[in-house]
Amino acid sequence: MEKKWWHRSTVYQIYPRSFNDHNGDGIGDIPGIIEKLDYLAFLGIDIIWLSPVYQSPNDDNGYDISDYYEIMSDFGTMDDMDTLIEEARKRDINIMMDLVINHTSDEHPWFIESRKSKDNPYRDYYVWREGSGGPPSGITSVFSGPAWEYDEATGEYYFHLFSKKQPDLNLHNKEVREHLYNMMNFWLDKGVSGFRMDVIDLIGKEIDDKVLTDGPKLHVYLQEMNREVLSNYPTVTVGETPSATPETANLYTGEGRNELDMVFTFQHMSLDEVEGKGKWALKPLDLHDLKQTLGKWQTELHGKGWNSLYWNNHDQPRIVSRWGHDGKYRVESAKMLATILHMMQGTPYVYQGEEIGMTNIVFDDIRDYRDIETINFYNEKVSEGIPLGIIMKSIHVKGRDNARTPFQWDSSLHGGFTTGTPWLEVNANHKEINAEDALRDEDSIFHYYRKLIRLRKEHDIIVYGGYEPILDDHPEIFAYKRKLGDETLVVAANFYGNEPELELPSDFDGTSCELLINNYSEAPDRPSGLKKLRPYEAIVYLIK
Ligand code: TEU
Ligand code: CA
Repeated sequence: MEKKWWHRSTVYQIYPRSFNDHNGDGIGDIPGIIEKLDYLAFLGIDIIWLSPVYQSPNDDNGYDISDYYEIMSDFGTMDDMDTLIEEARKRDINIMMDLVINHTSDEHPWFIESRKSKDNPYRDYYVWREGSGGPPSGITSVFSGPAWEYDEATGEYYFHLFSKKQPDLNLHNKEVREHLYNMMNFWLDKGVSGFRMDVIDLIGKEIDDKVLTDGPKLHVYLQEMNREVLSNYPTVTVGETPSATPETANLYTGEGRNELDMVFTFQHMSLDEVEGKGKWALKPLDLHDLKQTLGKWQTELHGKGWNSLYWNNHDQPRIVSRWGHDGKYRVESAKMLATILHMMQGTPYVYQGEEIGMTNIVFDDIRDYRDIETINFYNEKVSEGIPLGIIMKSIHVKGRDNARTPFQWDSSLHGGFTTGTPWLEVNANHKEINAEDALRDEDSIFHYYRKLIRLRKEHDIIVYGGYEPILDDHPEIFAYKRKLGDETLVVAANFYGNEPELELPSDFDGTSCELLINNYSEAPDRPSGLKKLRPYEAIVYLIK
């Protein structure tokens, strides 16, 4: 497989609204990001994935774009954006823009035109259908309720898989695709390095056949986009593909396919929900499922496609609260989870705050939440008569605002995020969990992430080694080895708070045996010396 620079890179995701507020209006902004570039460079990341900064009425925090060529005024100006690109470049950091082309805002000029009349030149830019005594079909929105909205002006319905202020574009229209390619060229010409493509698995949808993801034209359009845009620049791209399986991941990312560089799997993210019932139906994680799922992506993409590795993003709860222990073992478990992920093959993504072990938020009052998905879910369930306790429990565990509370920079008021009133409350635990303290403490989660990021740069085996599970049936331990040439990497992690015994084969001891990283201060210097794992212990050996 051809080697690429981003094979050994780590991506850092910034959710601009919650990262750093420069002007004190309570909303994070681009000048705020610029201020923190040195922090990111010190962490060692190579790429920033910037969640949308385009002009938007903010129904879905920027994922509803009304102008692809302007910067949201809350975030700053195009000059600020140019400065960000330039300042990042000085630090060898690439910027990956969020590309949201499955839908626009209903305030985008195309949609304003499109809804005017059935023969408007922009009519076909979106998906319009006649009703049949109600919505044209039973498809529901990801954000609750029907995916169809009736529009008075022409008496037809338009399709929106997300909020009704996010009408779906009709990518089957060649003109639409050409506009989008021009827009992508505009950003690449400015010096951004690529795109994270929002729900890109939807762009080939065939509504009338009820096909949403993986439509027959999906890969045709991606290859066209690659030909028209991506192949003309040295880009790095990642597709957000909730429907992807290892098989389709190889279609998107396989060598010679000329589509995308990598995609995000969602298969591990749905392991703690009741199958078929959606994200809010809670179920405890079974470690076997996680090992099996992540392992399958490791082996099935090896030598063919390329993985993205992530625990967190702006849509998911905080991993240390989700599958770690956000009380007594917060530090150990955050490091353990990071170890499992960062020693795998693929490009790791760190979501802002993950590197200091930020945790979920619990608001008792729905009015403290800002996320449209959460609020719509709440209203729908209340109207169905579901008890409040059950609704709030799901929100506390899975709500997207868990990941969106402002970054905790220090222990001062509002965690140093803003001098004003934050748009979403800062977690009160910023007094104990914040970047300032983390930077000062050499044993912090932050310094551990720094080391993991550096190890990937130093060791080919982390980047290209083959993957084999070990102790696969163990109910509490997640362990695997990687192999490259005559090197073996052994990774062992205790996923829980007990102290399970284990025995690793002595042929792992090799002639030279290096303890690469671990999250407890004292540890045996070779695998055969490891007799048990302490709570949430993780350890990695390199054997030659
Ligand atoms: O998310 C797409 C997506 O698949 C969502 O269903 C996601 O799984 C959900 O938010 C989980 O609760 C992308 C963006 O990441 C998200 O922030 C946007 O709201 C959405 O697209 C619409 O643009
Ligand atoms: Ca601001």
